[in-house]
Amino acid sequence: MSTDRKPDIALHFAPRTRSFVALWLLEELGVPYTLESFDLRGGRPTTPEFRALNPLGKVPLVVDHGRPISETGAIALYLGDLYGAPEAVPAADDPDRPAYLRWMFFVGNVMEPSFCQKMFGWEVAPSTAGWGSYARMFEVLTSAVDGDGWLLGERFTLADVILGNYVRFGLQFGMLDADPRLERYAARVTARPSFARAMAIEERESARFPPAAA
Ligand SMILES: N[C@@H](CCC(=O)N[C@@H](CS)C(=O)NCC(=O)O)C(=O)O
Repeated sequence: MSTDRKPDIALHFAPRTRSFVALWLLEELGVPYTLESFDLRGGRPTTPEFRALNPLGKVPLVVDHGRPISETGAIALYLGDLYGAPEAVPAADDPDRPAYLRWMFFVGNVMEPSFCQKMFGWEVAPSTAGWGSYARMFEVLTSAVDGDGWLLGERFTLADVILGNYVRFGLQFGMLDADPRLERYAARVTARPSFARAMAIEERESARFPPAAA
């Protein structure tokens, strides 16, 4: 679904946050962008200027041609549709599009609340919780990434960047139980050159705005 539109993108970014996934996505897309990097502790997300762009006051935030877009999944769909390679972004009439959309939404709607359930010990009936349960999410996720391929089989898509980042992050910080299928998938997805480029930027910005001393 990519168009001839030229990107005019700014990524509002803070190191050691969920903004990393938008950075990785931009590096994977290979589009030009400017990085508006800041230390979250400076309070910028609470300013009226920032809230005018994202009323929730969170990063990542992308501004393209003066138009703000926030929420990781929405950013990925927006940038992919406009600037992604057709192979990496199934078009609206592509038979792979429904699965692509499902995985894009699975991250925010199912994985993220499941991680919180595990971390905070929430007791919720699986039939009531929109994400089912951590156990059900884990079963679905591990079967989807079993094997040597990607979420859509042989075809690498931007859904692998978004979901792959949550797998890598979840394993690193214990939100996901260790599992060889997840570890192999995380290794495959983080072997992309775009991940190394994004991580180099993340590390540079983290050094500019170091974490508070313990
Ligand atoms: N639902 C948002 C979550 C983003 C989010 O939680 N960002 C955190 C950093 S990891 C943030 O900006 N926190 C700043 C604050 O709330 O003041 C997304 O998926 O993009």
